[in-house]
Formats: sequence, structure tokens, C-alpha cells
Amino acid sequence: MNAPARTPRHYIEAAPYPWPYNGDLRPDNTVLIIIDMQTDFCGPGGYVDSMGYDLSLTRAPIEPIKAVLATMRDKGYHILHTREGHRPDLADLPDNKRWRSRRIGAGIGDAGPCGRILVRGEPGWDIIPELSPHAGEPVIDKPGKGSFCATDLELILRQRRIENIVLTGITTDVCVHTTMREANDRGFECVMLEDCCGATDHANHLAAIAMIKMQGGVFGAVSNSRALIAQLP
Ligand code: C5J
Repeated sequence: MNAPARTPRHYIEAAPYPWPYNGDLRPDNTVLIIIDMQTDFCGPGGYVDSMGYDLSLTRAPIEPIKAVLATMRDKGYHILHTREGHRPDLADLPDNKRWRSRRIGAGIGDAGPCGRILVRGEPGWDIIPELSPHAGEPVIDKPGKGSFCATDLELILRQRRIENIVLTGITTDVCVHTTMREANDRGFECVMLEDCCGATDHANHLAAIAMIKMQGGVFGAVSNSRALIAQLP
């Protein structure tokens, strides 16, 4: 008698374990999420620039993300984008978030060189042209750092039977990390691509990556664009 056919297993080289944990990696159960690649976070005159941080750190992931995006689009994987921003009337902007941003001279909701900072519909809030969403790729508008808070992201992922999430974008230590933690707690199997992320401080980028690898992969695993592109089925 023939043995029953085995489902093929596929893994991406990652740390601290080959990802995903069960080798069940397919275009229909896996999504690439690109977080907050907006002018406000990586463009001249945007929020991060107004705070005086080094833009080269948040722009570094643009080229690696482009390569991963092209590969995953080509192979038919799910693609999803997020944008951090607030309603023009600021009804969804907590007072303390605004107060803190004003302390360092980049008040959310205030006028800046790219329009009102982190306000939906303003030029600075747009995703940068290099990584523009294609028709049919959902864009999640989020008022917070995590992509699951006050959004329909989880509903969309469950509708599509997503199990695995490839995380990219900015910033590593804030919106990407918060989203990874939220996703992990909901049972999604996550990998962060380290060269496809960037932080406003490089030491924080490295620390955020190190945290993921603790406890056998406490939030998932860490890989990079080269390994993913080479090994994606
Ligand atoms: C921040 C983000 N850092 N996208 N947002 O405020 O990480």
C-alpha cells in the first residue's frame, strides 16, 4: 500500500528557529505587512524629520522592502499596508499623545512642511511612492502604534485564513514591535525581516531584534530579505 502523500514543508532561515515553526508556508496562508512607510516617518519635512532624527535610519529599509514586496507580489502572497494617522478633527488623538509630541517640537495635528503632522489625507501621511499599495492590497489606517488597536486588521486576516505574518516597516521598536506582539498574542506566527525595518535610534533597532529571539522566540523569529527571497516557496 502507498504511504499517504505528505504536505511539503517550507522554512525560511531565521533565528532562533527556522520559520514558520510548522513549515506550513503558502501564498494563501501568509501575508506581508508593510508598516507605516509614510513620508511622516521617512521623508524630508515629515514627523520624524521634524523631531530631528536621522532620516537615513528610517529610509534604510526602503530598498530591501521593495525587493521583498516584488517577490511576494509575484508569487501571489497576500500584501497589506498600514498607515499611522488621525482624523482631521483629531477625535481619535489621545491628549497625552499630542502633548508628548509637542514637547519635542513636532505636534501631531499641527502644521508642518508636509501638512498637518500625522493627519489622514495630508501629504506627510501618504505612503511613499516607492512602496505605493497596488489595487486590492488593503491599507489599514490606525490611530495607534499597534496595527490591531481600533482597526479591522484581525477581521481581514481571519477572513483570509492567514496564519503567518512577515513584518516589515518602521519603526522597529515602536509600531513594528507593537504589531508583532499583538499578532503573536492572537496566535499568528510572525517573522520580522531585520533589514526591512529601521528605528530612529540604531541601538533601539538592535535591542528590539534581540528581544524577539529570547525565550525560544518569544514573539516569533527574525530573518532578512535575502533569506526570504531565496527560500520563499
Ligand atoms: C512612531 C511608528 N514611532 N510607526 N510610529 O511613532 O513607529
